[in-house]
Amino acid sequence: MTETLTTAAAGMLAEVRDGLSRPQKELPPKYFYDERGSELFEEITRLPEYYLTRTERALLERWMPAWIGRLRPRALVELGAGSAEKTRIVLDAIVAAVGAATYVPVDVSADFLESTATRLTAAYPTVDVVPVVADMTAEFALPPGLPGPTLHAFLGSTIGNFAPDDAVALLRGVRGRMQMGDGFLMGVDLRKDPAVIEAAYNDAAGVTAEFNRNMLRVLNAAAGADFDPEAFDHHAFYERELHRIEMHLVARVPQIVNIPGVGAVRIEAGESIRTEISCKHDRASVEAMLAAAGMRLTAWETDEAGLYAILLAAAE
Ligand code: SAH
Ligand code: AVI
Repeated sequence: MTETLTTAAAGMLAEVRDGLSRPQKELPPKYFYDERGSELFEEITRLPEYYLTRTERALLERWMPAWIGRLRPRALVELGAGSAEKTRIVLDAIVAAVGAATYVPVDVSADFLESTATRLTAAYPTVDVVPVVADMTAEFALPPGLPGPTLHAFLGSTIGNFAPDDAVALLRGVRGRMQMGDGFLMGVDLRKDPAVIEAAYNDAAGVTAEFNRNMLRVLNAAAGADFDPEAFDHHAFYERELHRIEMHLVARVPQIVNIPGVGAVRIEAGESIRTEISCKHDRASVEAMLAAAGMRLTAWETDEAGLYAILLAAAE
């Protein structure tokens, strides 16, 4: 346990040092998610501007019975499961199709994952819930002896939080854990009027701004840094050429942040730290990522307005 924590802390410091020494300072979005960050994300999913969650939910309700009825999976492995609220639609379809199953939610947010697992265990008596705390960008092992076929799932458009090369590397990891006959279910936010996307990341209630600042609180608690979150403004804009939202924290005043193991980091007034990208896709960009990862699309459905897609893929 101590060894694991030490390795994780060293990994965090290396990532922070590397990210803050770049010309455009950046920090990995996985550091949004301590328990409070996960709760703030849940609040975001209920905001009127954040169309992603409700649109994905409606698509899952419409298509899961048929897709699951065909695949008949006996295990579900979900990356970045979070509260797994929408996953219940997938689990309902699995229980209806095959009765008993194993559910493996994978997430970095350890405490939040534990409450998710406790809630789902209570709600699904025929489902064996086996949570795995892991960084999905690193190698991790699935519990041994999972019954097949397995449905691997990646919902919420979290794939968008990875630049195309990193997304392909992540999908290759999924492909590496797939057996022939397994399926891969993913949700993706689609390209659309940038004004609609920008509104989703600049909500009127300021929840996304708090979520953004939470990363600094996480680094203060986990790495002993002394960021003043209130000294940064939330800035989110759509970068049209790269088809992505960028979220930044912009320093209001010049400041020096001390991070044990990294040192003193100077941040000028107006200078920003990029905390997240959220890439928006279309069918061609998704098919290209899947092909590069050794998978092929087997089903693709969008809502009527073309805001969002869910898809199924198989191993090549
Ligand atoms: N799937 C849920 C939650 C999406 S929020 C939904 O659709 O609503 C993104 C989730 O991914 C969070 O729960 C976060 O803790 C998790 N996450 C982010 N980066 C991660 C990483 N590198 N490894 C594992 N989980 C990660
Ligand atoms: C988890 N992820 C898909 C969310 C997104 O939309 O990129 C995180 C988020 N960032 C700001 N709002 C929500």
